[in-house]
Amino acid sequence: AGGGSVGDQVKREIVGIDPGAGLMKQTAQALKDYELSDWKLVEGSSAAMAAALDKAYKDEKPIIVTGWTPHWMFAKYKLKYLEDPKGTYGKDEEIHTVVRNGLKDAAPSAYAMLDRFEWTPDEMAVVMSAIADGKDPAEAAAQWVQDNAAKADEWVKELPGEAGKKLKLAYVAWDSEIASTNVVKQVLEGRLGYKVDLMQVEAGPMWAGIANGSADAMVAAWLPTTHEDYFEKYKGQYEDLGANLIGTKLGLVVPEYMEISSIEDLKT
Ligand code: PBE
Repeated sequence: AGGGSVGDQVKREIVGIDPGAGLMKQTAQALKDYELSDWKLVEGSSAAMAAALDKAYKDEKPIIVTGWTPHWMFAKYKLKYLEDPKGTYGKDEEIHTVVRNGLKDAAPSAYAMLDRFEWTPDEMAVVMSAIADGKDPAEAAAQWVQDNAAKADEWVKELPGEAGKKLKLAYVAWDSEIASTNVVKQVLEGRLGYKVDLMQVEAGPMWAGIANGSADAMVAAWLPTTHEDYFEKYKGQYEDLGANLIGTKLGLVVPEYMEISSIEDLKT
C-alpha cells in the first residue's frame, strides 16, 4: 500500500459521485468541518465510483469513496464507514416518495400505489445485486416482483386499472434508485396497465421536474438531510407521500484493510 499518511497514499482525493447528489454537498461540508482544506472531492458518477473501488480493492490499494446504504458494494466487498464524530452526514434518514401536485386527480390508482409502496433495505438489495451482477434493470425488477407477488399485490389491492394511461417517473442513476424505480414501473405497468416512461436525470432536475409537473413522481427523495435543499426550494410545489424505505446511511467508505477508522484520521 506504500508508505506515508493515508492522505499521501490516496493523493488527498476522495472519489465522489454526481455533483447534484446530496452526498457530495455533505462531503464538501465534511472537508470544512474536519479541516481538510487540502483534500479534493472528485466529481464523477455512481458507476465510476464503483469501478474505481473495484479496481483499488482487487489490488488492495487504499481508496476513499463517498458511499451510502443500501448499496450492493457492502455485500461484494469488505468495507467500513469512517466514523463521523462531528455528525456532518446527519442521522439515519428515509427515502421518500414524492409526486407532482395534481397527480391524485389525474391518476388516482397510480397515486394510491405510490402512496402504499414501501419495502426494506434487504428487499432492495436483491434487485440491486442482480443489476450489479449484470442483469438488465427491468428484468431484475420483473424477477423481484414475480418472486414477491403477494407484496406487490398489496400495493395495488382493490385499485382499478387505468390501461394505457401515461406516467413519467424521474430518477437519478444511483444504484439504489435504479432498483426502486424499476420495481415501481413493473408494478404500475404489470398490475395497473399504465405506460410508464423512466426519465433519468440529475438530482436537481429530478426535483424541478416534479415541481413543474414535467414528471409525475419519484421514489428517490432522501430526507430529511440529504435532499433538504431541494425539499425547501420547491416547498408547496410537490406532495410528499412519506417513506418508502427506512434505514439508510451515508458517509466516507473505505476497504476494511485500510488502517483508519475515523474521518478525523485523514487530518494527519
Ligand atoms: N445518494 C443515493 C443520493 C441519494 C440516493 C445517497 C447517492 C444523494 O446523495 O443525493
